[in-house]
Amino acid sequence: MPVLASARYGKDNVRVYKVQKDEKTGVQSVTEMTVCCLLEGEIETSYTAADNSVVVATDSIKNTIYIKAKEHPVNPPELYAAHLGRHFISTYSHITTAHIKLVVHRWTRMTVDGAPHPHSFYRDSEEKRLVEATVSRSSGIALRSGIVGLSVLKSTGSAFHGFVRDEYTTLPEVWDRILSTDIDCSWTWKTFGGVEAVEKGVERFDQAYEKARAILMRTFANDYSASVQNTMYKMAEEILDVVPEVDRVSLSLPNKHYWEIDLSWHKGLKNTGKDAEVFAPQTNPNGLIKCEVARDERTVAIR
Ligand code: AZA
Repeated sequence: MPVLASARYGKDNVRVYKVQKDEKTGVQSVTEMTVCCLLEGEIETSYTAADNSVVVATDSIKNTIYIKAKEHPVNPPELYAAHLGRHFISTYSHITTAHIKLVVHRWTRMTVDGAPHPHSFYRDSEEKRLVEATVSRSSGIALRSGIVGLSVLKSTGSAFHGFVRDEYTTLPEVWDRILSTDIDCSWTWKTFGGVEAVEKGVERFDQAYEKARAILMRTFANDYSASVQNTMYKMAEEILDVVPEVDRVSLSLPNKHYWEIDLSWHKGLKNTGKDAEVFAPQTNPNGLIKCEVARDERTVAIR
């Protein structure tokens, strides 16, 4: 007989915008995010026996997302996620876990005539800030924060050689290549006991975000890269080093290839090796290199 092995449900793609107005200065700040909120608990009968008495309608979940954004700060997003998740487990006795995912979109303040504009913003990239919170009755609040889609390129300072060469290999070894990727990086916090623990020292979340973002860019730029694998490991090591409350760092980097174009067939044009200037950026296929770096053996074990 089939059994319901796992179940969660809720509202996805809830778009929320919140403005914060400083009445004294007239300066406004804005946050836009996309929210997913899925609930778990004693909800089996809604699937197996058409019992809707255990269902908090997804429309009510959407309403709650708006109401909690009004009642609580939405910054840092980790705190808002914790408040939202706690609402569900404290309000509905049969809901045991709330899974919250927030994707925060960039609205960067405009500089107009050399001065920060009080209420105008622009989208400076498609990079997003990410927060995932698992708020559960039994094991507190698990938070994962991250950066998604930080697109970077370096025109030199990257090599790739010494890899396996056999009858399947055509890729030449290179000591100088273009390196480009869209960085997805997340860091997993040591578990918090409750919202109060998240709230205490709440500056840690923005600080970690800023530090991680700076490390990703600095390491990408400064490392003479032997491979994507090695450069990403250095990124993770340094994030673990500067954010002690983080147990694990995960990275996922596509290797966006830029192939040389041999143009010698046209009037002997030199465009390979040290003469390469015009390249063909590739859309696919792309390499995809992933890793998770844990602080120590103990944090590997708790996965
Ligand atoms: N890592 C790289 O940095 N570059 C590559 C790889 C790899 O595993 N494979 N092809 N090119």
